[in-house]
Amino acid sequence: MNRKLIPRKYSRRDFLKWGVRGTLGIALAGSALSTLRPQQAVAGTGRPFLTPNPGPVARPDGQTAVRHLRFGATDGFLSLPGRRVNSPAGGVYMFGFVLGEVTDSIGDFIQKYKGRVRTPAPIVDVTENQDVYITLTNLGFEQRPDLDDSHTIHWHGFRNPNSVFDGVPEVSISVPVARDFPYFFRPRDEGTYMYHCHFEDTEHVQMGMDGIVFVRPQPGAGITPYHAYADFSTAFDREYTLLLNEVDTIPHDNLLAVQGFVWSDYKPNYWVINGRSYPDTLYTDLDLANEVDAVAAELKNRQPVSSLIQANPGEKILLRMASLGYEQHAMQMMGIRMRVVGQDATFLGPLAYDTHTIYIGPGEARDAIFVAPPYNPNLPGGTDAAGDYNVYWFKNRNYQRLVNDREPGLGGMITQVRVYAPNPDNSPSLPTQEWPNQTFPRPTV
Ligand SMILES: [Cu+2]
Repeated sequence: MNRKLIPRKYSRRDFLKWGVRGTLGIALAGSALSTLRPQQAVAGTGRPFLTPNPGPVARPDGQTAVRHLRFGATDGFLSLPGRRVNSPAGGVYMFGFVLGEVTDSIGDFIQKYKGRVRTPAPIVDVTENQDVYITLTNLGFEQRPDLDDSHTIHWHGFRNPNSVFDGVPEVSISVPVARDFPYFFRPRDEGTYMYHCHFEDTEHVQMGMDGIVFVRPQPGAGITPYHAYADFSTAFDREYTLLLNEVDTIPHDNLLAVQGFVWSDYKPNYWVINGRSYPDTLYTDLDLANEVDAVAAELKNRQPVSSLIQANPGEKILLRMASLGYEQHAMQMMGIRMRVVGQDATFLGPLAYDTHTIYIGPGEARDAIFVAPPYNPNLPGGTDAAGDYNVYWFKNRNYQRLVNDREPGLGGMITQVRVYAPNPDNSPSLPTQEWPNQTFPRPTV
């Protein structure tokens, strides 16, 4: 046992307890899955990820509610400018994760989602001390049925006392095609983290098997789910997860064409936020639901997580940023100062700093909060279905990453912050956010 891996505030007794619960969990999750009601009805609701986190629910033993989630691993195609799925060039071949129903049989799950991957992987929104079970089903690859790659879920950056559930195949279990494995996980320290497949990870991570997971602090003593950390200085009104990545389309094309790739030749030609590159970063949930154009129709079932940041004047906006690309990025907020309160799921406390530029390396996370400025009709802006707004740009500082391969014009890792004019009676025009990255106006279901 490596003592350094165990957070100091837990005793060896706790450690043993979790191990026992975890082992029981394998047996329990296997037998109980069929009798549980689905808590995560997502397909068809327009929600591209997990339903709102119910937060901790008190149980007689003082612990919090158990949550069951179902993930599938499979392949599919990404839609990027210059690489539309319904174009001669075709979409970019991807691996990744999809969200299913806990009650689905393996066969039903394969039938529904094999070959229909989502990018990024589902956002996992959990609260400190919740018991979380994620059953991973390997749905197989539709385009490469000859590949019998296994998959795992690795909790990147978490102190995990049990390697069996940490998804590193060399020291635990990986999930073969058409099999299930229930991961058990009890988040202990709040903050923004990542998860990714750890099987042939250089390839599988670049191919899209990565997502953001964040842990809300245990509510109490004035701390609510609207605090990034158990500290009042981290209060927010709206939150956006922004997963940064780059894509080198050559290994993706090679995989589809049953060819190899030398990873030292990695040279990205697309830069994405939540799997989207500009101008796709500006599409709202409503645009996708209404399939306002051919691009929205492609994004709807491929890259459903919005990268657009909306705010009412005066609101505190939390950006949960993480990078699972292989390059370092410097992200600039033009005209709004951000306060970085968390780094790699650690509350910075007195070391929190104000900045216009956030530096973030591969496998790193940052929590930044900014206060939306007042609406000013004289500043640059526009109008969309949610009303009149001012525009502030959030972009990669490196202009070479503001392109889409060889397409003309602006592209890549850039999105907008839109600050909306209040209603005539001065009330805020955007309603309360019900889940992270939700944009307005909300689609009618
Ligand atoms: Cu994998």
